[in-house]
Amino acid sequence: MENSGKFKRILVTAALPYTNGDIHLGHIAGAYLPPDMYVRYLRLAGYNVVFICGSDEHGTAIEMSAIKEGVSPQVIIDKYHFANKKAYEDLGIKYDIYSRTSTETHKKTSQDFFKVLNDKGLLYQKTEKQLYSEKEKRFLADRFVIGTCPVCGFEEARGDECENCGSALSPLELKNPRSTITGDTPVVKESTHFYFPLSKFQAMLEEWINSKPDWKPNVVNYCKGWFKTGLQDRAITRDLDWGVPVPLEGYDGKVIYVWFEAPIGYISITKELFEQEGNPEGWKDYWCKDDTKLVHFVGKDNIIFHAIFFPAMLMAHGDFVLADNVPANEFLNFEGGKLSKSRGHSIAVKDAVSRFNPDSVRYALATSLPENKDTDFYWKDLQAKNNNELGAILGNFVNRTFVFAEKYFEGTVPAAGEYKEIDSIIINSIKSYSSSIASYYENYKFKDAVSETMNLVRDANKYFNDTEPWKAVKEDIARCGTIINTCLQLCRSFAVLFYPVLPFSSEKLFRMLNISSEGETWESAAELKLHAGHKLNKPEILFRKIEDSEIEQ
Ligand code: B3M
Ligand code: ZN
Repeated sequence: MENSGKFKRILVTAALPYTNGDIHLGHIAGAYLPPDMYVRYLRLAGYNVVFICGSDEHGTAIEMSAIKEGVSPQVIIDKYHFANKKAYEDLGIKYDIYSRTSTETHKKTSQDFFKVLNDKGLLYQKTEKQLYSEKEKRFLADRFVIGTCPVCGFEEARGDECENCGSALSPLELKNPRSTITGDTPVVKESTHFYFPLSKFQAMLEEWINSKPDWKPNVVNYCKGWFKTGLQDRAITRDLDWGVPVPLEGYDGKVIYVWFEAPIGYISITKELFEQEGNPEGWKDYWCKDDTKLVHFVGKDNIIFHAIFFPAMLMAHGDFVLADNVPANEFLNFEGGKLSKSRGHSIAVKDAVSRFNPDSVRYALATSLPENKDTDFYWKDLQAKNNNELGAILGNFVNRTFVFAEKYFEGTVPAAGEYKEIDSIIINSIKSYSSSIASYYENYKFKDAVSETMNLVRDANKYFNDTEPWKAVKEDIARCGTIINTCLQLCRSFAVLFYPVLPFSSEKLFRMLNISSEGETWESAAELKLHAGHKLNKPEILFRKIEDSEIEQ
């Protein structure tokens, strides 16, 4: 980490997914696989890191789904909280805790946060015009209303944000607004709400973001766009039943706006983690000390809330650390259409992992991440990446190495013997590869990190072909031993270096090598830890071929 001296610990958060549907590969590419790779690398590299996520269980999106499915919001959140928790596990996205915002801890934490700002006199109340549906006898907040975006003309912008251009909106700004549920044209009624004075924080936010030279250009440009438009104060309460109640007398029927309380969920969930670990005060090291590096991983439609709104809230509150980085990705489009949950066509994680090796899915996404611009994902890409890279390059190298060890060295590691220059070159290259891959991970360049790792395997295959062990085995068995010993050492290096992106295959490779992954570090990837005579386990297929027929489905 470029300024590792400054930071003693790292707190990584991933956007809390709404529990109104199954998470899909677009979400994973946007906000979940990148932090999982980042954290797996950091752990191997010996950093003190905590990885937080959980379900975002309030907001009109959930109430909407409940109405559509004719059940209570609680039924909806329980269904998708556990479904999403399992989907992350099945895809190897390994949080330290995956909690939820319907907990008592979160209710108290978010209400206390609200009260601190209110007691500081920072919030003000404003009676404003609201969209109200006579038919539904409800105010139409956020996703209960849909209309034409005043900024980009997108016809299905929502009441709180336009997912097309990322603008933060309020329902009254929408042109020809209509109820998302009934299509009813709303009337305008008055209601009183609390406002957060976001406009007052613009100067501090601009200075703060200008002090971040390592932020990604796509994120900085979004923020500059909003600064140019001028930050507007935001209503932070809603006339809704479902949500965290406003913690003041006389505000029954009003809840805290979901985008105000959800990011506070990162704090609540950290509290829960340390509570579980029997160290209830431990969360404060991560949130209240400025030698914590806080990194928020989100998709581009959440940038405004993580690079502007939440930081302003934290500045206002005063007790908490601000994000060191918000390395947001752009969108992943599926088969040429926009891969978004609310638009219908997407690939749910559970469907992908029920058919394919989770590491193949992880690798296909990791090598096509929308890091700087929207990218497209096609099933045929998954097949190609799996067959032509994972199978043909990595799987093939491991397989022929193990076949030689099995056939000519009784399934054990042969003696290293005398190195020739060609052996020393590939062995020394592991060190330089591992440090260039490390710096890609530390700078959030995950696509480069993964393809650089595969480049080392390409070199290893060239080493295998150039040294011609199939000839050596007939002419000079000791020479063949040196070659196969080197190839086995490389297999162990791959088990370490691919761990961030291929955790399942990495564990399998450690098992095949008959060594434990316990205690492995990033540094150790370049060490030659396999000794002559070490018994190997039976080779297993790492990546089965994906047939065309599977893709056609
Ligand atoms: N649930 C938006 C989303 O799922 C929102 C993220 C909250 S992060 C605190 O896209
Ligand atoms: Zn728009």
